[in-house]
Amino acid sequence: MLLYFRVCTTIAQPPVEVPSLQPPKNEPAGGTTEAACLSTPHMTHSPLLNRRALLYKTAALSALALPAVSATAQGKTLLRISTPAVPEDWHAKMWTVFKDSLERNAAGEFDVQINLNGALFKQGAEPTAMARGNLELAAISAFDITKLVPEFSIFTAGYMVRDPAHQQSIFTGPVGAELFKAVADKMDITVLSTCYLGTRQLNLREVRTVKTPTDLKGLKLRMPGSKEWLFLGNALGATATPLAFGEVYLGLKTGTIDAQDNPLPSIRAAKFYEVTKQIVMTSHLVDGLFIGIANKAWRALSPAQQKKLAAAAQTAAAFNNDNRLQEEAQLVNFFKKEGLQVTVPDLDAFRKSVRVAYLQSDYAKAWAPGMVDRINASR
Ligand code: KDO
Repeated sequence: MLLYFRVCTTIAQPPVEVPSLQPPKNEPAGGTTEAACLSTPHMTHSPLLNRRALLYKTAALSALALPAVSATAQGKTLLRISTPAVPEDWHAKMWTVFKDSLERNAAGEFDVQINLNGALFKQGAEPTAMARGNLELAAISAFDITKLVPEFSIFTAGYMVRDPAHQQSIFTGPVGAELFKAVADKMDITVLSTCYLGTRQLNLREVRTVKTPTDLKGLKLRMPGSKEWLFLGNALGATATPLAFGEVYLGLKTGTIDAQDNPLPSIRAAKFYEVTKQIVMTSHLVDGLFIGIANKAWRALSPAQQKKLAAAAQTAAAFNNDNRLQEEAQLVNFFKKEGLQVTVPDLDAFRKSVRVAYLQSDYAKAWAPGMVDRINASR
C-alpha cells in the first residue's frame, strides 16, 4: 500500500481565463472563520452563495490589477505558503521537503516562504488570499473547496472514501480530473497533488461509553469553523461547535469543549493526547488536503518551472503520505502508553446513520448524478 501511495495525484490543469468566483475571507490570523458565522443551510444556488460569488468576483477582478507574480529584491519568484499545521505534523514538514526540492532543481529561481500555525492566514482563509494575490500556495481541504464548488461536498461526507488507497485512486482518476477542473474554473487554483491528512477519530476529554451515535448525544464536539464541518459533527450524533485548530488544546484543557476530531498523527503532533482521556475509533472521514497554486502565479511560470514545481509538490505529498501512514499504524500503542483509552464503536451504526444524514441533506443535491457509484467503483 505504501508503494502504491507514493504515486501522488498530479493534475496538469489547463490555464483558466475567467476570473474565479470565491468569497473574500482572508482576514488576519485568529478568530473564527467567516463561514462559521454563516449558519444558513447549504443551498447549491442560495442567495448567500451568489453574494459570496459576487464579492469574490470583485476581489478577483481587483487582483487582476496587481502584478502577475511577486518577485523578491533578488529577482526570485516569491512563493508564499500558509498553513494552520503545527511544525511537528507531517503536512507542515512536507513544505520544507517542497522547498528543498525546488532549491535542488531550480536553484536561485524561487523564494519559498513557509508560514506555519496559521500565522499568515487563518485556517480556511487561504483560497481567498490566493485569489487576492496575497498567497501563492496552500494545502486546501475539501471543506474549503466546497464553499465555491458545491459538488466537492461529496468529499466532506462521512464514510464516503473507504481508505487511503481508495482516496488516491479517486483523485488520480477521472473523478479527480473532473473535480479539479471545477476547482480551476471556479477558484482559479491549480491542484498539483493530493495529500492524505489521515483518518479522523473522536478524541474525548472524559471517558464515555460510545457504541452508537446516540451515545454522543449532548457531547460538545469541536469542529473546524464552517457549516460543512459542523454538519459532519452533528451527523455523528454530537453537538458540533466551531473552533479554530489553534484554540483546540486550550478548549480541551479548560473544558469549554468535550471533544475534538482529528487523525491520530495530528492528535500526536498538536499534543491533544495530553488533555484528553479517550480516542473513539469512529474512522468517520478519510481526510485529504490538496496542494494548490493560485493560477495567477502558475501562469506566470515558464513550462520548465511549472514542471519543477509540480514535481516538488509530488515529492512533498509523497513524504507526507508515507510518513503519515506509517505513523498512523503505530499510534494506537503510543496513546495507550500515554494512558488514553482507545475504543472501537459499532462502526455499522455510525456508517448507516451518517450516510443517511448526508443522502437526505441539501449537500447531496449538488452531487453529480451517479457520482457516489463512481466513487465506490474507483479502484
Ligand atoms: C482541524 O482543524 O481539525 C484540521 O484537521 C482541519 C483540516 O482541514 C486542516 O485545516 C488541519 O486542521 C490543519 O492543517 C491543522 O492540522
